[in-house]
Amino acid sequence: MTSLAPYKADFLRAALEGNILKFGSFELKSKRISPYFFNAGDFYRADLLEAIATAYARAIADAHRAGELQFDVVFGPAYKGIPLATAATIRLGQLDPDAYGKSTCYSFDRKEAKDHGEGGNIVGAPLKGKRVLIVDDVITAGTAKREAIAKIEKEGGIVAGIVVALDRMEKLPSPDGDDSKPMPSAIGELRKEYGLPILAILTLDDIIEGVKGLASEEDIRRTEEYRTKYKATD
Ligand code: OMP
Repeated sequence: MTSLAPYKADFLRAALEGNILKFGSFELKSKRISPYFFNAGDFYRADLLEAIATAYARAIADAHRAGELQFDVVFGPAYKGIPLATAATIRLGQLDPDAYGKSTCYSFDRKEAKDHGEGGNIVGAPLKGKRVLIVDDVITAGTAKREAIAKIEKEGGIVAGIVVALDRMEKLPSPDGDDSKPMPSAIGELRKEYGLPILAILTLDDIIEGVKGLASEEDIRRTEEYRTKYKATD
């Protein structure tokens, strides 16, 4: 396929085969109209779930081994992050039982606090005093990641890093709404503000390179145009 790491190329192939990565015309949370969309909610079939869990686990384990990431709890922000974080936790334990089997836990938040039974905002491992790795689907503007960081810190957790399936590499929206102005990326700003390691299994550059021969020339051309239009300054 390309010079992508084999596990990344496998993941991209699974995303295309499962129709998780689609080409067409899609309105984003930011209101930008994108010629491509990546819907991690569509990794619902057993083989696809295994493919995404494997890719997260490989990306996390590589950064861990390189000494770039230390964590105790894998946290999936509700809702789409929940199956991703739980599946990645299982896969980490399978990949390296000594490193992750007995020590790595998962956790996720409730959208609305529960006021009976065990109560609270968090399901799974308690976060207090723990190093917490956020596992989420896509990063565009970083808003959902900021919300997850605030929730974890409110519970007394220490955010250790963020891993996403896709970094769309887009510039942040300009405060005056003029999208033609140069702006930094969401990932760059989050790194600067929080000093966190932020990993992405795939970037938009990886997609454009990796889908050559697998997507139509027209879809690739429109995606390249979109990349040029919304390219961040960093
Ligand atoms: P933030 O970058 O944290 O604002 O989050 C971007 C969110 O947009 C993701 O969590 C998704 O809910 C959604 N999204 C996708 O799922 N796939 C895409 O390809 C693009 C978006 C998006 O709307 O930007």
